[in-house]
Amino acid sequence: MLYQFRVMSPLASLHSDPARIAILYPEVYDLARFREGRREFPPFGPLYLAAVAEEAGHEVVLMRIQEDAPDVNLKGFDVVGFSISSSATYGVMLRARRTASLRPDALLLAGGVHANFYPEQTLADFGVHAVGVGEGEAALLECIDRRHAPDRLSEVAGLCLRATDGTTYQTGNRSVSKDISDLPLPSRHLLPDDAVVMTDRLADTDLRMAHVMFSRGCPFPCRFCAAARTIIQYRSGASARAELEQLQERYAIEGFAIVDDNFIVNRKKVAEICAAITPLDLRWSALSRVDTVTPELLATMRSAGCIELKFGMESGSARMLELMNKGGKVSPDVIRRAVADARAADIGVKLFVIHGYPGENRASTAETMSLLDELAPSVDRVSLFRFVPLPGTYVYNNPEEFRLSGTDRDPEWDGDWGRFHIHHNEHHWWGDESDFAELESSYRELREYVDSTWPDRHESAAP
Ligand code: B12
Ligand code: SF4
Repeated sequence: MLYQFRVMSPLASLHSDPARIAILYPEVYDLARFREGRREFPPFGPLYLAAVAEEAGHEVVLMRIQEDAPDVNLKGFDVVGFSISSSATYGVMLRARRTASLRPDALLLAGGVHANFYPEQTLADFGVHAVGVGEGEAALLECIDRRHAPDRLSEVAGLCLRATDGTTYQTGNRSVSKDISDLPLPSRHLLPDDAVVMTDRLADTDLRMAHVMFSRGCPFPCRFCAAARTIIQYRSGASARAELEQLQERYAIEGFAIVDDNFIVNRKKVAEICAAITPLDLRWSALSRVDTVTPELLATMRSAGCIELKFGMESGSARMLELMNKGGKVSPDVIRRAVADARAADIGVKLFVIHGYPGENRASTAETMSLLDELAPSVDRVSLFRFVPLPGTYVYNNPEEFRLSGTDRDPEWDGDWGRFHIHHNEHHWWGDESDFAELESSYRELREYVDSTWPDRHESAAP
């Protein structure tokens, strides 16, 4: 039965002094990719933050900030949180902060992926009372409780604060939640329905679907990925099922997409979730590495309704896979096996490819093309991305090792985080002019190959 499983989360304690809270988040940056105002999926960070705050009795408004948005009026709010979900959207959020009208006594907070990597700079640029570092749910509630006495924010773990002498410091580390099943379900009701339910995002179907997250984090060490080497936390099967039942009841979904960084790490946990959701008879998709799936698990997933897996193939070149430090056992042969096993289990296949990682050249591009060509009969869709050194990644943090330029370590850094997006990005990131020329021409070849082999279909690229 719906909500049977839901109990008040351990973070909740109904508030006698409710606050009005605004959480601002950036519109997703994919206009360039789709050349139209394509809706992207909901902002899970703000949705979870809103859920714990609402559960504690506070009133929450979520505000989507567009690049050219008019100045926002936040005078009605006691607490304002800026969620900076990627480096690329730092400028958009900063503009919102600088032009917003605020109450002088409002508690101002910032957090999110970029803030996690650059808390001191975010604190200074945003002029907020505190920047949350890491998981934000418990920290947000503790900050709200201290909104009338911001000097007591130092009691809250997981914050970056300004000392009275103007220096910055971090309060103790906040350990990640032991069990994210304890969190309330994301507050989707704060968004318009069409930001939650979509009909063009589940494989090639037009099923009514929603996006969900059943795990957080990824322990693997891929050098291009800003989520690498983080602790993985899974929700329980019962918690996953409760959310899907809520989505069926409220939004009449017929399917869903799991948008976790890497859902298939712990096969036991995945099987537990599959067992719990099988009776719901929904269709779904998920992202995975190629070396964590087995025929047995794929069969279990198929019985639970999985119709598409999006594999991080990245490259067809063994040398490039090695350079990327994919960890585990990733190789062209393992890619072949994963695709074949998924097909054998009657699960559709989409591949994610990254072109232009440091070391890429004409030969490695040809290897990628050749492997794609070999696998093409079994592959429904391909998403081709151009490599960008994302802040927070191993590559970004080791510019000399990768002959990188254009990062904030560069003496000529212009402060523009906006270029760290992965679509239509033609920036010269690494190597000399001849490396770049080779990269450009081999990218064009690969692009043409993908476009002609999977016409119109590769563009439905979002996870
Ligand atoms: C789902 C997802 C998307 C979705 C969008 C979701 C959305 N509407 O925001 C799509 C596919 C559209 C997308 C697009 C992009 N993404 Co994305 N995305 C993710 C992914 C897989 C999960 C994000 C998520 O929901 N996490 C779960 C929530 C619960 O965590 P969270 O957002 O970090 O929030 C927690 C804390 O940070 C904190 N917190 C957050 N906000 C605040 C605010 C306050 C006040 C406080 C106190 C705390 C706090 O509390 C939250 C709860 O614990 C992450 C990977 C990852 N591990 O985060 C990549 C990731 C964030 N994306 C990334 C990138 C690069 C992008 C793009 C720039 C790609 C592009 N187009 O070029 C765009 C930018 C979109 C944007 N608006 O920022 C990179 C960011 C790296 C970086 N340094 O910038 C990541 C880390 C992927 C990676 N592995 O490298 N993305
Ligand atoms: S690319 Fe995938 S497997 Fe590698 S660290 Fe990122 S999420 Fe994990």
